[in-house]
Amino acid sequence: MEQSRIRNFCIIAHIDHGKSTLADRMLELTGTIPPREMAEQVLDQMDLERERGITIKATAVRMTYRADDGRAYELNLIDTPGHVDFTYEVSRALAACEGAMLVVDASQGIQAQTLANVYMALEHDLAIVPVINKIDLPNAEPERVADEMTEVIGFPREEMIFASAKEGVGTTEVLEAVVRRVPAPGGDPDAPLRALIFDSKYDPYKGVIAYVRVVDGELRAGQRLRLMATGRALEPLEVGFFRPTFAPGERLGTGEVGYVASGLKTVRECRVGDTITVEGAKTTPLPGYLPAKPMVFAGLYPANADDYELLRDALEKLQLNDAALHYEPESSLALGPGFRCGFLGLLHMDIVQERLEREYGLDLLATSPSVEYRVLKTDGAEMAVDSPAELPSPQETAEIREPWMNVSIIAPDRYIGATMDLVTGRRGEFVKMDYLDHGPSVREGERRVTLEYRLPLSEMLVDFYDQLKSRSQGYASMDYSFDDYRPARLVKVEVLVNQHPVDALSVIVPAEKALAYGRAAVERLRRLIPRQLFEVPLQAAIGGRVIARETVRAMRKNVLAKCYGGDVTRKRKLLEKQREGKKRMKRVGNVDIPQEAFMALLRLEK
Ligand SMILES: Nc1nc2c(ncn2[C@@H]2O[C@H](COP(=O)(O)OP(=O)(O)OP(=O)(O)O)[C@@H](O)[C@H]2O)c(=O)[nH]1
Ligand SMILES: [Mg+2]
Repeated sequence: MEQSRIRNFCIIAHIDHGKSTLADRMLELTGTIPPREMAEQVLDQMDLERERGITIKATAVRMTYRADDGRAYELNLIDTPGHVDFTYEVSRALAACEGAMLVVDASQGIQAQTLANVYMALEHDLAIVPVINKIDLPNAEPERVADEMTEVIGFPREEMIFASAKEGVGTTEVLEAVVRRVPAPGGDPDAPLRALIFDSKYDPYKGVIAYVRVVDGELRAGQRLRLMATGRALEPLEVGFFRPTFAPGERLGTGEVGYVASGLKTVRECRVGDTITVEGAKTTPLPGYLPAKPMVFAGLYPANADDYELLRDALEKLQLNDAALHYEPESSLALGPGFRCGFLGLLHMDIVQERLEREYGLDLLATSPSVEYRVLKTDGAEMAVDSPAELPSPQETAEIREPWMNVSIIAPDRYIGATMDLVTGRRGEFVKMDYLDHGPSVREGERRVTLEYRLPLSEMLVDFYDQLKSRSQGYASMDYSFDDYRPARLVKVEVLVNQHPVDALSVIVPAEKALAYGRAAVERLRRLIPRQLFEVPLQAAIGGRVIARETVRAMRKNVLAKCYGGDVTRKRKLLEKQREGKKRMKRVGNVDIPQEAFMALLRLEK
């Protein structure tokens, strides 16, 4: 396609405002996906996305659209996720586009990620097409939301498109706006090839598949190519575009979005953010991306120690498709060899664990999530600590600093009190408050405010978001970003089972919460550890000093007791079930701890 008739754009919005549904309508109207293959949110291809009804991965697709001016245009669309934990997906998509379609739910108005995403798009200098969606809902207030968009973000009224992705209202307007308002890609077709890798995936047959945006020159199968950062040479097996499945093609021209099947089997050499060029070309690499900074850390261990190699392989491959995932080997006395992983947030952690389990058939244990602390030692050294096991002893520690976040919450003003209570209960501090809407039409208690706070990240790791949602009856939305490190009074609480410290259960908590944490931990563990043939003491301790204690009393466990005289197949079934259960057990000293004990401790309320 002629460069002047290519449009590259992504869809951005707060979670659930209808991005993927709007993409469905565009795919239908342009005939990209035949009706018999159509499904709701068809771009959410992962099972996990379909089950949870959320987008996790950005997905690219090419459409051909015949516009009102009678010409055909090539539209490359990237649908992005809305949840704050997947912002890295959004930022990489933005760098591959000239425009962004900003979708806002007409019944909810501007939410926290709406603003976060708009600022990101503006930083990338993208043309923005504002779309007010879900106008079919009975409680939709398109006029009020339009005012809000003008006041808060500054969009002129006449640029806004009113749509219902569900009922297919406004789809043509949206496509026309893309053609007219999003600029065609720049870039020099005669220059040597430069293509930005914005995503990737591993395919057992074709090797590493790089998702690219061609910035200059052209890309063809059979060319001798080179990856600029790693210096690795490659000869692509296949070049093509997204339909949204892989559609092989002849070439990718300047400004186009598509993929290159590299044939590389080792995944480390092909990294997101790298530039592909032709062998021997004299050219400079594209800017690429800042690496994602993980905020939440946890250990991932195979429930079955024999699966360690499998887990390492799976992490390496998953990282190709999830550039925000970090990992390094770690070993735990209680859990054996595993990996310390860094995630962007709790949902990201949950999704990674679930993807590893599903896509690679693994059975995993995850330790309690932790943030990264900065520890100043008495000998003057400074170290980063993201695992309780690495924390130096209190005698060696001069100061511990923990990460604080800027948190912005948008909610109707009747929930200001409830939000304030929650934040102050988590050591947070108030920064400022602004009203979003000023119109006289707004009812008492319904005016929406943005509340800004600073909060230790560790306090947000335990059900902060759930609490916020329930205290605001679902109305509040939240966005956060890193602010700074601040000194804190923190201690490490260890949990001992039968005198053996279970390193995987250690946590770093504020000193004043240590006692409550320790008590709750042993109390809950007592209920979760099955009785053994002997008495098992459970203790919580700080630096060797016991602060709480419980005991699991001895009992003989006989699963067959219930089916005395029953038939033999039933007995066998029960025994098998017990064996199955054992697989998810971890042996500490001479005590089996079920996986649920670890999981339940993660949910411990502070
Ligand atoms: N009534 C109504 N519902 C809509 C409309 N558009 C989307 N929805 C519904 O809103 C929900 C979320 O839609 P999605 O398209 O998955 O939203 P999304 O923005 O892609 O969500 P994430 O990718 O997870 O951030 C679904 O239940 C849709 O059916 C609309 O125009 N009207
Ligand atoms: Mg979506």
